[in-house]
Amino acid sequence: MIRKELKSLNIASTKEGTSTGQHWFGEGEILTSSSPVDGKDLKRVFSSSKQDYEQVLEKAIAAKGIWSSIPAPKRGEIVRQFGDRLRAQKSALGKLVSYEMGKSYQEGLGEVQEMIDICDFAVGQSRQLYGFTMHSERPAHRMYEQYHPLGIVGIISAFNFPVAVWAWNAALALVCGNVIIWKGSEKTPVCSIACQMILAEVLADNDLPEGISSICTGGAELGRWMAADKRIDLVSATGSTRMGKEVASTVAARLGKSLLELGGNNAIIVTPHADLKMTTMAAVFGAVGTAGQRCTSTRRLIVHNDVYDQVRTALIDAYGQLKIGDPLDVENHVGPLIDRQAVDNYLAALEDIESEGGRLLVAGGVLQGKGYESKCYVKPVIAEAENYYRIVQTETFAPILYLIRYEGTIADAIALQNDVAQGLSSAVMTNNLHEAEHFLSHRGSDCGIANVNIGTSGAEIGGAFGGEKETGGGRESGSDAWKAYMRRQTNTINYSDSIPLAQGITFNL
Ligand code: UN1
Repeated sequence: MIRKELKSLNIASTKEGTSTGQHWFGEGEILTSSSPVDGKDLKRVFSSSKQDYEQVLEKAIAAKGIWSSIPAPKRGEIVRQFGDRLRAQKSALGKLVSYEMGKSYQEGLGEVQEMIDICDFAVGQSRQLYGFTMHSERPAHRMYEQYHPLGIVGIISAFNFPVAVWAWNAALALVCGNVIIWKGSEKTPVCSIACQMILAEVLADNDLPEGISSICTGGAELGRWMAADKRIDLVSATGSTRMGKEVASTVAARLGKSLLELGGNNAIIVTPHADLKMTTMAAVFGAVGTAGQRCTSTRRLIVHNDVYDQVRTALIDAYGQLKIGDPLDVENHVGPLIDRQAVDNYLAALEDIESEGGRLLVAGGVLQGKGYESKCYVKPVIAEAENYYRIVQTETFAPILYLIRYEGTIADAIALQNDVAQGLSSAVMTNNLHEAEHFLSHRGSDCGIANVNIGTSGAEIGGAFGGEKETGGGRESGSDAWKAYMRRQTNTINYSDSIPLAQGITFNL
């Protein structure tokens, strides 16, 4: 189905799985990537053995001194070239993302656009790795701070954004002077291979050595090797809270650095002052876009009593118009879930909703028949539920939207919204200034992302991306997220001919 795209992305070798540059090797078990779109096998890929992993580390260690010695703006030039190649390959890579992961082609293209955007951002950042200068309390002394590369950055990413989340990390880590080692999801290995191909070509064309960008392929065990590895200076991990807790504790035990972007349980609050047409658009895209498999997907809609019935009717109506099917067909709104395991989780969640007392307003089910051979296509669900239900408190990576009623003021809605373990994204739909500002104030949303009159998903790369509580606390992508990829150093220089001590301490010999 996408043979032409694979050819254009240069994916043809038989040994793909582990790479420190343009060449591929791999001694581990073979895993097969299959598409949730049509259930067909896409490619066989070699997972990385321990020996393969060691080779990757060796090359990364050899390369890191060379890469960090290249001036930052020149490193930015390499990332600029990478962004240009992505522009040229946008449709092929977007289609591969869509086919291997199952999101719509539009969203596949959007994901590649996110990569291009972060490359542009990182190029500018490469000339702006600023530290402060400060005035010393001692005469003829100067103080400043600077940022140095960390060394090796390990990137663990998830299937749902198989290329963009790596790119956020890769582009910034590279301009900051680090070499990178990537473990993509074992559910989307071909996307990882395609990205490595593109970047490795840029590096080779610039006569840069192997080991600046590497990928390994594998599952949890490979992730554990990376988390425990003292040679990896920063482990940046995106995925479930369960995975993040394991990575965090392993990295912390060696006092290493981690950057975590974990689960969300994102809500939109709909107040009596909301534009209900905009609300429907925002909620439906947030809940069913990417088949509810974004960490920013809208899971809960917290709706004021006064507008509850109207919102419910509008949503049921909108869900009735959703077309479910092949995500490469532009007519369809909702593609498949990633695999059968995800379908089982969805079905289990539907059972839990009902057993806890929830009511399905738009019922679910797995689609059968022509076009649904992969058995991964499910119907988006709307359920009336209470915020405290165990299932509502849990992130289910599927298109299930919980409708929750509130009475009283915006403060009551915020209390419900914040009453979950996760803290990634949040939104309020209102044209009332008091409500909007309350929501954004310190008494408002406790999430890393808080929006007014837009939904919970679809953040731009320019802002820092991440969340609080069980979302892990890390910030990636824009703003000053680059600082996580560098070590900070405070420098004091004495250009006098004596040694005055700070705090006025005297010490005479
Ligand atoms: C994720 O799901 O891990 O804000 C990332 C968004 C996208 C990124 C989501 N830009 O929905």
